[in-house]
Amino acid sequence: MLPHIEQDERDERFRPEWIRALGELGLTGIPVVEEYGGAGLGYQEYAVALEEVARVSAGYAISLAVTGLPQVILSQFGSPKQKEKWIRPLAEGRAIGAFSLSEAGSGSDAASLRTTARRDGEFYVLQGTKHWVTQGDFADVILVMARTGAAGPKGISTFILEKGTPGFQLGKREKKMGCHVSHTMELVLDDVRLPAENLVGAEGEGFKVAMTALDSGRITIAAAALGISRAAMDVAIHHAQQRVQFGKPIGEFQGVSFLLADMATQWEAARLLVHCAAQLHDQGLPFSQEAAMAKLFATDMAMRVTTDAVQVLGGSGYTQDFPVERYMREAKVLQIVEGTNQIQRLIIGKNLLEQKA
Ligand code: COS
Repeated sequence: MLPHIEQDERDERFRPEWIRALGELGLTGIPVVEEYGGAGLGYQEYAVALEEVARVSAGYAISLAVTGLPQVILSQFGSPKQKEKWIRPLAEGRAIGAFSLSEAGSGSDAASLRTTARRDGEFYVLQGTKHWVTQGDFADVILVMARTGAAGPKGISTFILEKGTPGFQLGKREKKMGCHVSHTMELVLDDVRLPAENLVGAEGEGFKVAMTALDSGRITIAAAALGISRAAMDVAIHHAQQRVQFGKPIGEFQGVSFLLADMATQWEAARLLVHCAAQLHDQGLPFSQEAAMAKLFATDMAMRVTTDAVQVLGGSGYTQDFPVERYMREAKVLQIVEGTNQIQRLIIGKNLLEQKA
């Protein structure tokens, strides 16, 4: 990926064949059981792989994480037929997956979504517009949350939407600050008829499905933050060794070396949090609190580290001759996706108060 990524970012070009290639390397279904084409490993291994991909491209790390979400959901909530049909092609990288919860009026307040799914005999008819769907244009299968019942979280259900279903159209593609290879799409659902067997889990279980997926998804976003910031640190350290001012490498000035020391220390702390959450997940223990902490800390760390890396490079850091300005733009989105860092604090605070009650 490395020789192409800067140009692809400028061209906003996503290459689906790279997902297939990552699949051939066994990286698209790491936490999925071997029975369905996965690697049968855990989130610790998944986190390492995502970190490595994010060192080159946060866009592809996000793409990998997002193609993992339908696999994780169907593994836990899918019927045997749904698992059979979809997990293997996704886990092997032969199909691309996506996840669609957000709408224009429901981002952080996910339970207020307004897209409807009306039962009509052996079908559900979906109507509404979804927002911020990563790779919605390339996805072969999208897990969509829609309202089947009353207002609030209990009225939401999850559906499998396949590419090419009549009534499903792509809306606008967002013009973003960074991660341009990863397309962020609006989906228009105009009387989309889905067979009732495309319902995932029970009616009214959709919010729980989404929240469960986001819990593990937060570990993947935190892992991507480790990758971007490690790449930024590598460039900053190299620059501090090479760049001579006032007769010596700038790394010999404490103003610079202390910046590097803080970056490395924060990075190491974030890595431990990410792997702590991943380990709890892999042991089958509760991990939502730790996943929220890892996502919050690692992505805030990545924002600080990439910003400081630009500072170490000075004027050069602000140009496109070096990748650190890209890393800084990529880090920013990680503080927002999979629940803003304010939402992570809300989740952590709520858990703490529930424990003490
Ligand atoms: N796992 C399983 N169930 C969960 C859960 C989780 N992590 N979090 C909440 N739930 C359940 C609750 O237990 C509750 O069910 P019961 O009433 O049966 O107990 C139900 O879901 C509603 O929970 P809550 O009242 O906490 O919902 P809120 O509407 O207050 O929303 C937040 C909670 C803010 C945490 C949620 O809306 C959220 O995560 N928002 C961010 C969304 C997001 O990350 N978007 C990015 C998507 S990427 S496209």
